[in-house]
Amino acid sequence: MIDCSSETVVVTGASSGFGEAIARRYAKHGAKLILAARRMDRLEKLKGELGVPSHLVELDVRNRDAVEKAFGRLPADFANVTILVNNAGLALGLEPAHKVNLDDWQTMIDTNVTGLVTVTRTLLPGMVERDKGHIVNIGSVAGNYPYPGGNVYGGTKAFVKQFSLALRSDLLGANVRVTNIEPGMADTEFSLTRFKGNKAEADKVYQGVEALTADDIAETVFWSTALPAHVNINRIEVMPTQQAFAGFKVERRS
Ligand code: NDP
Ligand code: 8X3
Repeated sequence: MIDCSSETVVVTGASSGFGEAIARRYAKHGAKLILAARRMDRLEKLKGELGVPSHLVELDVRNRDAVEKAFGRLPADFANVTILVNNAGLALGLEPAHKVNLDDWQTMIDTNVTGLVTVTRTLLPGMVERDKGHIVNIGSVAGNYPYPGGNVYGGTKAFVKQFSLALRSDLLGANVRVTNIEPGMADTEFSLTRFKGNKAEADKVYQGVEALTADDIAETVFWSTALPAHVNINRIEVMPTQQAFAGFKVERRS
């Protein structure tokens, strides 16, 4: 059994899906946890089930002041963060670019891009100072391959991939690892959020498919951080066996 009792792990978006499963995975190995999300009731319930020291943060990652307050002044027992999992994120809508709600685009950029870089910038100096750390970003296959309606969501995840690689460049010599995990279709609350609470639409996404589970992604995240400190996994793209790529589409007018 890998011992994580010397790790302090921050998980953003720990109130459901990947984040919750990641918290449970590290808890099993004795890590201290800092769990952030907007839905505190979910975090409180999770904390009660984990059995490891857990510090909860009610946080909207889009709010820079709140991020800096929460992570800039952590309780002494939780101050030496060793692993940051930047997981909080969302897709909203699947309409073509000319029909989308501009507010949805803004929310995705504010959360998936601005929120992620703000949390990173707040916690990174401590890792560099202590000469120890690992940032795991949750990207997506949507950042690697376009699909209809993926527009800004895919754009934000392409940013996350490039930002992760750029961090590697900046952090050479700092003993801080950076990994971008790029999942395909996974059965979480992701689609319920994308379709704004329409459960029938969300369920259709996973119908007849053995999608990835949150535990699959938690396992991938955990594996990447459990490798020896001299090993940096840059990127992992992971998809369900029942999901693959479509060919190019051609519009034929005659
Ligand atoms: P869920 O909807 O189950 O979880 C999303 C989490 O993000 C929730 O805990 C939510 O917490 C949190 N979150 C959303 N907005 C904010 C915010 N403004 N501030 C703080 N927390 C926020 O979906 P997943 O677990 O699937 O998604 C997790 C990550 O994985 C996302 O970045 C998503 O883009 C990515 N991903 C998902 C895939 C999938 O198919 N499921 C595939 C590839 C990537 P709360 O609402 O309580 O704040
Ligand atoms: C979520 C996976 O394919 O729905 O990032 O964009 S996908």
